[in-house]
Amino acid sequence: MTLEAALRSAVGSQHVLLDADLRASHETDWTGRFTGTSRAVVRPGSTAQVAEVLAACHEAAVPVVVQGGNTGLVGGAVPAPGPACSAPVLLVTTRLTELGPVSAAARQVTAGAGVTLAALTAHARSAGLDFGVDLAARDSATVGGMVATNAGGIRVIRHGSMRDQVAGVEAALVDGRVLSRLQGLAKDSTGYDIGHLLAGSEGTLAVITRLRLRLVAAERERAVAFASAPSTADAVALLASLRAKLPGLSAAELSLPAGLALTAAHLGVGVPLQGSGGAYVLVEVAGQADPLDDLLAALEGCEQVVDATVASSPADRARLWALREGHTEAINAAGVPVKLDVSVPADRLAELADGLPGVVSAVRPDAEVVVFGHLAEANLHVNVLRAADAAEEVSDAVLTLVASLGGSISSEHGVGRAKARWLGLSRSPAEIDLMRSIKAAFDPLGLLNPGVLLPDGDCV
Ligand code: 2HG
Ligand code: ZN
Repeated sequence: MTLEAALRSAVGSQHVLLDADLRASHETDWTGRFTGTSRAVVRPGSTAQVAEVLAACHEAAVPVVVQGGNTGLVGGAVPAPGPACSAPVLLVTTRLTELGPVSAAARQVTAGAGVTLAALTAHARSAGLDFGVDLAARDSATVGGMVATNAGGIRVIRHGSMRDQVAGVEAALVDGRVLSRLQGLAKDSTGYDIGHLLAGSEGTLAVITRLRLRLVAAERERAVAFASAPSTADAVALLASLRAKLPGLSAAELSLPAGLALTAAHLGVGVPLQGSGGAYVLVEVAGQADPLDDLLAALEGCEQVVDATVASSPADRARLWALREGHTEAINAAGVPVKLDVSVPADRLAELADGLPGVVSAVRPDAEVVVFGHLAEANLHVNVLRAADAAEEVSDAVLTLVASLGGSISSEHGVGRAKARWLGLSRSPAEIDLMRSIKAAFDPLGLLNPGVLLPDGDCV
């Protein structure tokens, strides 16, 4: 039997896409920067089908690239362009949409890897609870992809990253065996935690098929403010005082004037507090009682605040959030960006933000640098426009600066193909050796997402 026939028998012919037109939307990433060709796009509808697809590819020694909602930003879920890796099977998890009943006692739910963040959140809310992670791509991003990249988003200060939400994992191994640990035991001290190892493994170790996810208490009231400060250093100092005064702080997001202006123009709205500062902070506080007065009092006592506006209705809150969340689309509308998602120790954030324009213009004088991010985690999204043909040099300059400040080359998007060659800036040789040994134990033939996360000469 040919591989194509085995795939059809595993998932049904309508879910094996061989036609180039049908494959196309899966073969290019959201930014348009990463693109490659697959031999087939395969859409399994159950764990058993995922296992069968993997077993067939393993038997044929054909690589497999794993994709969720295709909202990734580091080229980790589309085929590599290089000839040596040009014909993987592209396994898409979006049909794994089963959502189990919410356990109120455990505050957990079991979700298929292809469930979108928005669907999971709605399900949790309908049971009077909430999900702890939120991010702008919520309508398409799948929980499987979010765990695979250890996605963070806008509420990490409150509930942690995606790894922190994982209470159990079911995954198919490269040879078709299935690991299942979905009981969601609150205490379990029986050795290596394979589920947490898969969080952040970017599809290189196994294919996540279902997740047991933690839920959090729903916080019914929210208040949002938008404040300007003279500089990024002042924004960091502002965060420190807000953390001290507001136990319900649920988000602190940073915008800089260039990104704010670009996003406002893209959305066709005005820039709030225009010209009043060198840095802008969106602050959100959540709680069971209305936290607006606490937020106002906290801001009034902060010497770093130049000006501030407070959202008094859900529509106003949404408008302020749209200005922050709209950055990604506004940037993409202006061109294909080189995207670098990085974090540094909080006390070095201002040095990073202030140093970025200089290191980029040294390699690409006409590039435009748009920086914004998650102030609460000292996580900056560095987007460089008019530099797509100098991605290597720009990445090298930015990531070298980040490493010199003790930071991470990937804060929440993953390493993917985009940053694999710089992994050594964030991980020691001993760690990378160990990561390669772990990879070999799960995937001895190197078939799962080759060239993603760990540098691989042929497939980057
Ligand atoms: C966000 O924080 C996302 O909005 C996307 O992580 C960041 O587009 C980006 O660089
Ligand atoms: Zn982000």
